[in-house]
Amino acid sequence: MIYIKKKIPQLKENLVTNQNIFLNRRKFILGLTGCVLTGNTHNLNANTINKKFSNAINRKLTSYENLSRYNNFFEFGTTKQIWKQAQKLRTQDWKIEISGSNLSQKIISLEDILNKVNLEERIYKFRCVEAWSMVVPWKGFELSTLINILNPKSNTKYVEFETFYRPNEASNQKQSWYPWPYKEIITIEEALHPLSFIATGIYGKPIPKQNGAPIRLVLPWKYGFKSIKSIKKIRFTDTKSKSFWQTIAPKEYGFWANVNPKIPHRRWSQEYERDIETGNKFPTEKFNGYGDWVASLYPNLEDQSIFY
Ligand SMILES: Nc1nc2c(c(=O)[nH]1)N[C@H]1C(S)=C(S)[C@@H](COP(=O)(O)O)O[C@H]1N2
Ligand SMILES: [Mo]
Repeated sequence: MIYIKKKIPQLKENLVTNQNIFLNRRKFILGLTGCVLTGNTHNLNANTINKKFSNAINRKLTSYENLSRYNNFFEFGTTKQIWKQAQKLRTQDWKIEISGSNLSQKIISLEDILNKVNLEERIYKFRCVEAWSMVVPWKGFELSTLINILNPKSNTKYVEFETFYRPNEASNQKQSWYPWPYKEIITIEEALHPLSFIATGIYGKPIPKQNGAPIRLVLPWKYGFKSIKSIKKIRFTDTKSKSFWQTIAPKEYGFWANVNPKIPHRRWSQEYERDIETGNKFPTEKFNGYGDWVASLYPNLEDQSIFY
């Protein structure tokens, strides 16, 4: 199977003409992306922001502080305040197990992967199924780049991702009634879509453990639970299996999980979302505002709105 890698347009303009002005101004309008950056902009290098992929947003960036202190990471607990517990995760010498690929190598180190890719930054809106959202400057690379490196077998229809299973580091994994490890599945077409992103950083810094260090998925048009953290296994397959959440609550967490204001969660409406930075309410956008990009992935109407 041959995958054609699209050339990523680079941002030519130097947006930051004067670093001090950038650092000191409370509000800096990043005109080209239409984003308002506030606070914590110190590590954002406008030169590496991929403008093409960062313009679907007209919301304030979420501060580093908020997005690293308000998390869903069930391996470490069921509240939003798991960041301290998450520091137990050992991320050195991270390796990923690969199956269903034409590579003879079955284990690839993160270091190897990072040697083969160019990092860029993308500002994406991120919408949790629990009806909160944030705006995150991710650093990383396109998932399609990784798929090309891993060279999946030609019968591949689905890509499965799995998180670690380490009850000694992640205490909630001692709760044996959960179907650990956390697992998510997307179609190969979704995986190759240019918006599908692998994050290794936020705000230009290595991604905090609580946000899914050292390597996680980011699918901005889908509910947040699809964006699996701390990936340890990638499997190419022709059969669709069940995700962590589908196993727990199949009527609440579906396979597609595309953001859609018209399809309520069983227990709450999805028409609005709360921005975790400002507390303001915004109407939910179909495909989280990325419809122009991804609607063509779901040509039949049913698929476009399937949540359950
Ligand atoms: N391994 C793993 N990945 C996960 C989760 C999790 O509990 N475990 N939670 C998901 C959910 S529900 C959301 S909303 C996002 C939260 O990402 P954040 O903490 O970086 O905001 O991660 C997703 N990825
Ligand atoms: Mo979520």
